[in-house]
Amino acid sequence: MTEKRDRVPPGQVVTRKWPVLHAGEVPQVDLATWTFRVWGLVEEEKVWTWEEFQALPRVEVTVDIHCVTRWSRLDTRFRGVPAAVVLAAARPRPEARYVMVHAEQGFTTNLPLADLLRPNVLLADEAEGAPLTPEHGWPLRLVVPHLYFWKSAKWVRGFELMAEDRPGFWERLGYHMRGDPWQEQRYRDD
Ligand SMILES: Nc1nc2c(c(=O)[nH]1)N[C@H]1C(S)=C(S)[C@@H](COP(=O)(O)O)O[C@H]1N2
Ligand SMILES: [Mo]
Repeated sequence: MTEKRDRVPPGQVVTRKWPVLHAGEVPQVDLATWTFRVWGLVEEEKVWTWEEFQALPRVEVTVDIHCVTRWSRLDTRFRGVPAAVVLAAARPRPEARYVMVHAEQGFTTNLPLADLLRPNVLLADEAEGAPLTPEHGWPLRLVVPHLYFWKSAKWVRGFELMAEDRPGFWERLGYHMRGDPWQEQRYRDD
């Protein structure tokens, strides 16, 4: 078992609480009209309704999360559909190397496709054994535990596959294009 201190990236402080952080308001979401869509450089564009999404295979992971504002939370349990499952269904084209993650209210974040394909990366609808609360992203959030937590879009609605990298919401404001906490990739010039 790894020592807990070895699990805290440089410049981070462990919190036992789970802070709530986002730009703007918690959106109102209607499950009757909700969809999750995968489009762009894929062989087959895919759209799931909420009901269809529930039928996808689910897993549970326990992971550490690291916010660029310097808090880290160890051992958060999430349950949901691996991002790799929905990506495989759409069959990314060979030239697809980056993904723009789209969420409610126009929030976006970009990351390499390879980062989304890791087994711990989930489209989660449960945390700590309970449905996500609205402020933590209900009905569905992305969880990318190995990158800073701003990549883990709350209220997520789709993946757009791209050949070239493009900055999302926080990345346009100067945050790093990849955001590896172990390399302290906080800002674009890091
Ligand atoms: N849609 C959306 N998702 C978002 C954000 C946001 O502003 N909008 N902020 C990100 C940031 S900066 C962080 S640290 C985490 C916070 O997640 P939490 O509130 O569940 O701790 O959500 C990320 N996901
Ligand atoms: Mo954050």
